[in-house]
Amino acid sequence: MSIDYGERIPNNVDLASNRTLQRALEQWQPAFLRWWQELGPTDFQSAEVYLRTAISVDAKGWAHYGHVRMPDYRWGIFLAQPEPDRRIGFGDDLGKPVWQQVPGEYRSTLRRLIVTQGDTEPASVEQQRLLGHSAPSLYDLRNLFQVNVEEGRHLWAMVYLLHAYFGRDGREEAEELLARHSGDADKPRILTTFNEPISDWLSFFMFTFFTDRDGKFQLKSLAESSFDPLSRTCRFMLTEEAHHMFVGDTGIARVVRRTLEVMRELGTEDPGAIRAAGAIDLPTVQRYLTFWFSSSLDLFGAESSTNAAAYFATGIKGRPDEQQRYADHVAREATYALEIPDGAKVRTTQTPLRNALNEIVRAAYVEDCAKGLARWNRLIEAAGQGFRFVLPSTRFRRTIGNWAGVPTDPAGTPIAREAYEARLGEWLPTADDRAFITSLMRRVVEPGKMAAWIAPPDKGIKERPVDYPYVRLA
Ligand code: BYC
Repeated sequence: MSIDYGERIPNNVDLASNRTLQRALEQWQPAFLRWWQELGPTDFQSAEVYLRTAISVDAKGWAHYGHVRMPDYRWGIFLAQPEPDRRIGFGDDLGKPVWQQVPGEYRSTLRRLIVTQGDTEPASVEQQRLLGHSAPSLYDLRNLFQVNVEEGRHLWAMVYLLHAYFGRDGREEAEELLARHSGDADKPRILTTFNEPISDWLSFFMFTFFTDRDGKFQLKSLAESSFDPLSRTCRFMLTEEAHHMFVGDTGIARVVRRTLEVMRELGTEDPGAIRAAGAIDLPTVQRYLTFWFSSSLDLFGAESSTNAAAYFATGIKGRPDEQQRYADHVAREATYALEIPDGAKVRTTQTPLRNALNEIVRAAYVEDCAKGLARWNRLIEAAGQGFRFVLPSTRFRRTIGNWAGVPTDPAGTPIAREAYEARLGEWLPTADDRAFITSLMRRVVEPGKMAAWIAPPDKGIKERPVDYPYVRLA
C-alpha cells in the first residue's frame, strides 16, 4: 500500500487505471491550488516548513519529514488498507457484505454527509489563515502549517469520494467546497463553528483541542460506515488527526504552565497582575474554553434525531468504536434517557436509542474532553493553586437541539433570559479579554525562543531539538 509519488496526484488507489477520474481530479487540482494561494495561510508560501508527508498508510512509519514549501506539499489520495471480507457492523443489515459502490437509495444522504465533512476541512484553513503572522515560536508556526496542509489533504480525501462515486453531482459539490468560505455573508461554511474567526493562538489551541476532537468522533463514526471507500478514507484521516489534537492539548498545557510560573514569581492570583506580566490569567483561559467547547457541542447535531436513527439503521454512519464499545449492534429495542427543557424545569424522556445517537456520541466526546481538563488541572494542583477548569454543561449556549436558545448557567440550570444575558461576560470571552489576547499576539521567529505567554514544549518534533529551525522564513 505504498503511495505513488510519480503521479501528478499522489495516490494509493491506482488512479492511473481510471483515466476519466484521473482527468476530472487533475482539473480540480488547479482550482484547489488557487484556493490555497488565495485563502490558505497568508504569505509564508515561499517559507520552507519542516512537514511530514504521508508515504504509506501502514500504521508504522507512514510519514516522511523534511523542509517543504507549502505549495509544493504533495496533497494526494490515501485510503487505509482494505479489510478482507469486511461486513456491515451495525444496524438492520448487520453481517451483510459492505458496499463498494453507493447504493442508489442512499446516494443523496451519503453525498450530504461527505459534503458536510469535506466542508469543514478547507473552512478550518480559512479560519486560521492569519495566524502565521503572530506565531509564538517557529515550533508553533510549523505545527500550524502542518495542521493546515493536512486539512487540505482531508479535503482531497472527500473530493476523491465525490468524484469517484457521485458522478456529475459529486463534481459540482467538489467545486462548491471551494466556493463556500468561512464567515462569508452569502456563502458561509455549512456548520456554525467553522464560521467563527480564529484570530488568536489561544483560540487556535482551543479549536484544535475541542473542534478537531469533534472531527475525531465524526471520522470514527464514518469509519464504521458500510460504504467501504468512505470507511477506508476516514480510517487514514484519523491517523493524521491525532497530531492536530496534540497541538491543542499541549498548546493549552503550555499556556497554563507559563501562567503558573508567573503566578509563582509574583505570588498572586490577581488577573490584572498576571496580565501586566504578559501571561494569560486562568479565568480568561476558562472563558475561551467555555466558548469553543459549547460551540463544538452543536457539531454533534440534535439530541433526538431521525437523521441519526436512519444513518444507523441503514448502515451509513455508525457509532465510534462500534465493535469495542458496544454489545448490541442492532439497538432496535433499546431506549435512552434524554433530559429536555420543560419551562423552567428539566424533564427526562425515554427515546429510542437509535434516535439518541447524536447525544450518545456527544457524551463520549465530553468524556474525552474531560481528560484534557484533568491533565491541565493536575498542573495547577501541583503548583499549589486552587483554580480548576470545568466543562460547562452540554445544555449551556446551545444553538442546535432541545437546548437551543434555552438560557442556562454553565452548570446547566435554566435561568431567566435577562440573568443569562447579564452574566454572559463572566462566562464567555469579553471584548476586553479579546483585546488583551490580541495584544499578546506578536510573532517570535528566533529558533527556540517562545512568546512570553507560553512555555516551551517538552520536546521538539521527530527527535529534533526545540530550537531547530522548523520554518526557514524566506
Ligand atoms: N450547524 O438531525 P440533526 C472536522 C442541521 S469536524 C448547522 O441532529 P444530523 C474538523 C442538520 O444538518 C467533523 N446545522 O442532524 C474539525 C439537520 O438539517 P436538516 C465534521 C446543523 O444529520 C476541525 C438539522 O440541523 N464532520 O472534521 O443528525 C478542523 C437537524 O439536525 C448542525 C461531520 O459533521 C450544526 N452544528 O447531525 C477540520 C460529519 N447540526 O436535515 C475538520 C458529517 C445539525 O433538517 N455530518 N444541523 O436540513 C454529520 O454527520 C451530520 O451532518 C451532523 C448533524 C452530525 C453534523
